[in-house]
Amino acid sequence: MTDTALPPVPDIIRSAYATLVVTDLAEARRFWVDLLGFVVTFEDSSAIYLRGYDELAHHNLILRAGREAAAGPLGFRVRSAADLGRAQAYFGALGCRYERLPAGAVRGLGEVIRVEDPLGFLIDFFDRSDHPERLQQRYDLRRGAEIARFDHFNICVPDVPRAYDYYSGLGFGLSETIEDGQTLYAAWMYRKQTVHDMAFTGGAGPRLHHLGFFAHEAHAVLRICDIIGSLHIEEHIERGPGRHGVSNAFYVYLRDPDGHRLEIYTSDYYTGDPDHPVLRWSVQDPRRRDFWGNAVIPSWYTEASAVLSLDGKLQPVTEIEQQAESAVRVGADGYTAPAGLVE
Ligand code: 4SX
Ligand code: FE2
Repeated sequence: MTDTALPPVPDIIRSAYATLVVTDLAEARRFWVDLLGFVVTFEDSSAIYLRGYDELAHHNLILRAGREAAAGPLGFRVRSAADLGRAQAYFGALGCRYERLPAGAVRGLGEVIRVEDPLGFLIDFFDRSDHPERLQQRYDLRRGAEIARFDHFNICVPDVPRAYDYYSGLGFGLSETIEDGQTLYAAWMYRKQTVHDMAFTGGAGPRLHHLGFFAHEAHAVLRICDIIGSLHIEEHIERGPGRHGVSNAFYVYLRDPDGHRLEIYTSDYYTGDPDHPVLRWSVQDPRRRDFWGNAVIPSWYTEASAVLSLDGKLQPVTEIEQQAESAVRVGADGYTAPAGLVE
């Protein structure tokens, strides 16, 4: 079937939540709730549903206890119930496996279309959520990184142009890229009016690279770093804090007790104009990933979370099929030595 013959795509509003399988729920709770300050919407002995202080939907993150660490479904909010039908028809036409889950099957949400997408990721589409207590102005409750809401997914894919084509087909706009004459190394794509809902890191995939959570101020990023230092658990800080080139956001990347990566992310920019221009970074520009030219640690390029298939097994991973950005010799990247210094 050619693309033009595909049924209409669902109207996706935003990236909304993720599911992480964690091997020790109590330990995960200490990290996500006690340390980072996520709000608990609901918890029982098998799962914890978390949100930021600004989130008005049921959850931004589900932590589910399991034997092997992995990423489960990534959730996109769609506009209406009709878009659930569109999602079903669209992914059916693509030949993808999917399930239609009744309201409440994912706690706090209406019906969900759960798809194993062409890139191998589990994606949940939902159009309705319960609304827990509004905590935006409960400043007295704010702790840790003062997470406001979910911001974006970043996924590892072996073929970045293929992922770009697939998400373009789903109606995502392109905000920024890292590229050279031959290769698209990374791309940032959006539905909501910010830099991204989804980004691609070239690498073995499908794997989840990180979950980006929005905080209101750079202060939140610095504060969680200071708290982590005070507690002498600095091994949880992987990269940063710093200023991104791509997105202009202020950031830090943390690793949870199972190695799942998250980013605290703040102050990117508006992308909602229909003629929004793309910002294309040269892979040779040392400021692209850190505007101050600081090193990107190798683990950031190579490590990521395995993802689950529709039957709950770990998805097999395909090695990278293109030139790896981490193999590009860019002096001030910090990860790779200047060409002249490499043996
Ligand atoms: O490392 S990059 O500056 O390219 C970057 C990474 C920009 C925005 C992000 O959200 C990110 O994870
Ligand atoms: Fe990010």
